[in-house]
Amino acid sequence: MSEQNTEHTPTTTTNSGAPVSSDQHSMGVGADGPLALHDHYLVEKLAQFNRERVPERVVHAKGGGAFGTFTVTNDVSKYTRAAFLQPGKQTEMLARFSTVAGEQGSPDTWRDPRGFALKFYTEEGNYDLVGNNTPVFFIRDGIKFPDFIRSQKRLPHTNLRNHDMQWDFWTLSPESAHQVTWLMGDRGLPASWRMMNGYGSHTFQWINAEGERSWIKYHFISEQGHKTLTQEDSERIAGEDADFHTRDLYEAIERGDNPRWTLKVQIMPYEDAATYRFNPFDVTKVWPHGDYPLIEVGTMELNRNPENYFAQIEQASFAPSNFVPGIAASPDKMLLARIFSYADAQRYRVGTNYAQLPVNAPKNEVHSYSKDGAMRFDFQKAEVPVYAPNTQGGAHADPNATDETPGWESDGTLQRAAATLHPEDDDFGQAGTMVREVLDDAARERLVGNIAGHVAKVTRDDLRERVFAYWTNVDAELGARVRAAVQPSAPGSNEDPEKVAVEA
Ligand code: HDE
Repeated sequence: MSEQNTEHTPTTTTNSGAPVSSDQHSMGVGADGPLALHDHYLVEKLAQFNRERVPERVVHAKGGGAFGTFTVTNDVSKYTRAAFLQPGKQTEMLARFSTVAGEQGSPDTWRDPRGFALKFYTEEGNYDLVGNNTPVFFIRDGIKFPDFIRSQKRLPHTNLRNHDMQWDFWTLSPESAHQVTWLMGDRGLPASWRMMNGYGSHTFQWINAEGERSWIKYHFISEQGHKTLTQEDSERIAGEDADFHTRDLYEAIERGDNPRWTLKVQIMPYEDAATYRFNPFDVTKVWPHGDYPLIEVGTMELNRNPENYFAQIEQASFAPSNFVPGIAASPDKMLLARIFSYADAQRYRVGTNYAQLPVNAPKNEVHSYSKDGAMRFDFQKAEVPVYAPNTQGGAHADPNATDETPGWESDGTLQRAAATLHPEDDDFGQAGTMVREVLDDAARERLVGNIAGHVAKVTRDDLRERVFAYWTNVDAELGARVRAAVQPSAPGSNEDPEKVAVEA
C-alpha cells in the first residue's frame, strides 16, 4: 500500500476528537497475542460500523435527489398568500425521486410509480409537497394503504414478490384501475427522473390574503420533455445498472445540465367542489384540463448535488403535514391519513428530533415548545419558558398566522363509509377515457403488452378471469386484447368483449 502523504493531512481522531495512532493494527499482547478490550478505537470503529444504517423507508426506499431553486414566474397572489409563491420570489428547495415498492438496493428502472418529493425552505417554515409522477393513486382511503403495499411487496413464506397477490388486491379494489393503467403504461417506466412530470396528486387549498379559498392541484411539467423505457429496456438496464436514474440525475447536475420543471396549477373555485361532476377530493380522479385549465406559477430547477447522500437524502424527511400560511389540506381522506403518517414514520426511522437535522431544519427561526428527546442538540435559551401560556415572554400562538381553520364545512354522524359519489364518479371511467383518448395506438399496443406480460405470471385461472374483467371494465377492446395476448389459444379469447362476466 503506498505510503500516505502525511504532510498536509490532519491527524485521524476518534469520534471524540482524540488523536489516533493506527488504522492498520488492533492493539494486542505482543505482535501475535490476544487483542485488548480497552482498544477503544477498535471498539469504536466496529460498533459505529454496526450502527451505520437507519431503517429504510417502508415505501420509497430506493431514491436519489438534489437541491435546487424555485422561482415564481407568474402572479398567483390573488389565490394564495404563501410568501414563497409571491411574484418573483426565489426559494431554496430539495427534491427526492424514488420508486415505491423496491428495497434500497433494487433497480431504479423497475416498473413502478416514481416518488416526486419536494421540500421548499420558505421564510414561513418548510413546505413539503410529497407527490408522485402520476396525478392519481391506487386507493382513496388510507386505511387500505398497508394492505395495498403488502400486496405489492413480498410473500411472508417465500420472501418473493407475487403477481397473484398484486392482482388479487387490484381486482378486489376497482378504484385502483386508473392508477394501474398509468402504472402499466409508459409512465411506469420513466427513462430518467429528469424526463417525467411530478404531481401533488391530492387536491389542496390555497388561501389568499383576504381569506378567500380555492381548491388546487399541482402539476410539475418536465422542461426536458418526456422519455420512457420499454419493458425490455427497463429489464436490461435493471441488470446492467441498478442505479441508472440516480447516476443520470447526479451526472447531469455535475455537468451543469440542470433539470427544470414548470409548476402549473389547476384552480377550482371553492364553491364548485360540492357539485363538480367528479368528487374533487378523490385521489383516484383527475380534473380534466378542459374543466380547470393549467395556470403557470413558476420554475423549479435542481442545480446542486448532495454532498453526503446519507446525511442529506437518506435522512431527508418529507411530510404532507408541513404546510405554510396560504396553503392547507382538503377533505381528501388519503391526504388526511398521510398528514399523520409521515412525521410518525420519520420519528421512528430517523429519530425524535429529525426536524433539527440540517437537511430538515427550516431556514426561519423555530419557536416551538418541543424539548429534549434523543439527539436533541438545538435548544431555547434558559430564560425562554418551556410551557405555554406563560408570562415570561415565551412564543405565543397566533390564530391569524395559519389557514388551518376555518377548514371546510362538514356534518353527519360518525361512520365508516365510502365518500359520496358525484354524478360522474365510478372506478373505471377516467381510466377508459385515458386509454381511448390520451394514448395513441402505439402506446395502447405497449399497454396491452405490458399488462399481458405481467398477467401471464398469474397462476390462478379464476384470478386471471377477474383480471380480464377488470380491464374490460376499463375498456372493452382493451380487455379483449389483454385476454387474447395472455391466452391466444384459450376458448373465449376472441369472445365478444361485452359478454365477459364483470364481477371482480
Ligand atoms: Fe406515501 N409514505 N403514503 N404516498 N410516500 C411514505 O413516509 C403513506 C401516498 C410518497 O422521498 C412514508 O417518510 C400513507 C400517496 C413519497 O422521503 C410513509 C399513504 C403518495 C414518499 C408513507 C401514502 C405518496 C412516501 C414512508 C396512504 C403520492 C417518499 C417513509 C394514505 C401522492 C418521500 C416516509 C421521500 C413515503 C405513508 C400514500 C408518495 C410510510 C399512509 C398517495 C413520494 O409514511
